[in-house]
Amino acid sequence: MMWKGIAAAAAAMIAFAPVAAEAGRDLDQIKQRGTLRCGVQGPSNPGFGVPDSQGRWQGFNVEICRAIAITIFNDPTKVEFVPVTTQSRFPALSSGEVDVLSNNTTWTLTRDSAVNRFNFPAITFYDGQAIMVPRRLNVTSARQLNGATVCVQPGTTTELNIADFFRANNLRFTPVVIADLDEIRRAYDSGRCDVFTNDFAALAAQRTLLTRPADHVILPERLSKEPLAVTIRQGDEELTNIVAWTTFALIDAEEMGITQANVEQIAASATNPVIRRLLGVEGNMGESIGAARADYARTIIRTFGNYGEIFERHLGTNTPLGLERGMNNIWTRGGLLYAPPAR
Ligand SMILES: N[C@@H](CCC(=O)N[C@@H](CS)C(=O)NCC(=O)O)C(=O)O
Repeated sequence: MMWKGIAAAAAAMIAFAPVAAEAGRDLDQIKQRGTLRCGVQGPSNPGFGVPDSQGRWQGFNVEICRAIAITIFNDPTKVEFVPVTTQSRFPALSSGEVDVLSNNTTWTLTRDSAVNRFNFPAITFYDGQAIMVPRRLNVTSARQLNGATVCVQPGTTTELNIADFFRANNLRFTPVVIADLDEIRRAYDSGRCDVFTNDFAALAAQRTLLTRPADHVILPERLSKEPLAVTIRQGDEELTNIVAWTTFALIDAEEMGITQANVEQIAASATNPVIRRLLGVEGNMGESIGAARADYARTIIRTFGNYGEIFERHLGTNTPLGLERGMNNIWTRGGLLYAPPAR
């Protein structure tokens, strides 16, 4: 009888023993290599990721990758930026050519499943699909586009959503599918297609590169939810945590009023334990997620500022994109950005 009890207990322990998944398989590779390979969009994505005149990548998605490099290496320069297209991004991630995608990739069920085996640790930008039209068409709603030719990139949620939209509204359209971003923008600019569809923010970026940006308008409808997230391969819990809590640190800092300008002063004087933990002054949240240093968040904020500062620097109303915060504001200001507690 007694043996039965012991056997049952042993069986239970085995059943609930934490699965020693390859906790840091990809993270170990990144650390051994000494750099993070970050898949970004091609060089024509103002605000999100473009190389400057010295070839140094600048932009919202770029700084997210540099912040992850601070958490891993305590060094924002330990990043290799690898341009990928909408079609090459997933093979590049699956094959290990890149470690993460920071390129306006939408979190979807099929991408997050056994089909594609990707993970989406944290949403960095809430978007939705939209349609851009020339003002001369005098179109005010997507429902007036019956029979339109629509420029769309392959391998995207965009391609799937536009078909859903026209079918759901009993409207006809002709897709003009072009993989290359510069080519599809030129096709739209030259009138080879009537309208251009993509995520709203991507259209705002592409509009800045048109011959006469002011001659084009993005229609009010949002055809879909596009939660854009840093994307990694499944199977690495440590890298998942590193990416997630790097993003949450940016959001938490904005929520707590910690900025690039005041972070050091706050770190030196803060008595609030929540702030002291976030900045690594007390506790060791960093160690819990495998960060290079306890003060990873403090270094990220000192280097790039909080989420809001990064947004305003590259995408905000004082930039050619002119984006409002909207859903990308923190929850306390009516947005969707919300970080779980760093404790
Ligand atoms: N978020 C959608 C659309 C993504 C998308 O179309 N991205 C384009 C436009 S920003 C892109 O990355 N293009 C890069 C390129 O083609 O160089 C998805 O994940 O499928």
